[in-house]
Order: sequence, then C-alpha cells, then structure tokens
Amino acid sequence: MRRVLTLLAAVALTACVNQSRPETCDEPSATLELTLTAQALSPTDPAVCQNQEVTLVVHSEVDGTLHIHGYDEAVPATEVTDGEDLRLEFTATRTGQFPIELHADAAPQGVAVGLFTVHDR
Ligand SMILES: [Cu+2]
Repeated sequence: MRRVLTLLAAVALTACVNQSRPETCDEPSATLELTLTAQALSPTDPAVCQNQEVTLVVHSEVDGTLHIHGYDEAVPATEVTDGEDLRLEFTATRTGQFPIELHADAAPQGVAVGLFTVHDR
C-alpha cells in the first residue's frame, strides 16, 4: 500500500512539472508581456524553452535599470523608463533559472523582482 502511495505521489509531481512548462514550448519563438513596478514584476516567473527566439515586452512603471543575472551576455543591463515599454529580443540558449533584478533610480541597490526560467527541451 505504501508503495502505491509513493508511486502516486511521484506521478502527481511529474504532472506538476509538466504543467509548469510553457504551452508554447514547441514553437520557434515566444513573446511575453510583463509589467514592472519598483517592487515586483508581473507575472513574476516568466518562462520559455531552450533555443526559442524570446521577446520580452516590459511595461515599466519605474525608472531604473533591469537585468537578468546569468543572462547578461544575451540580455545586457537595460534602462527602463516609467510609462514606456522596453523590448528585449534574444535567443534563450542557456537553460536554468535566472533572477531578474531591478536597480531603481530612487533606490540603486538591486531588488530581485522575478525569476526567469529557460526549460530544457
Ligand atoms: Cu543586479
């Protein structure tokens, strides 16, 4: 009985991980729309799949600099301006999870506002 329960738990866990994969994983490109405030990114956990051509459209409500730790080669630190949209286009070659950080002009110390995930294919 215990064995059956363990198996069920394992199946549930796998289903959970699969659900977190973006539905657009098989498509060559992915466009994500995000809203940025001084405290948070929304949604906070943008995710794509490896080798997709990614476009991040960031509607900013704050002045500052945005960057993705560990993805600096593909996405250099970029200025954001309150009321303007920032468009970042890059290829998601590296898999993993990368903190998205905002250095607001009003509070230059970095604040982690989200987590960018690149799933394995
Ligand atoms: Cu930083």
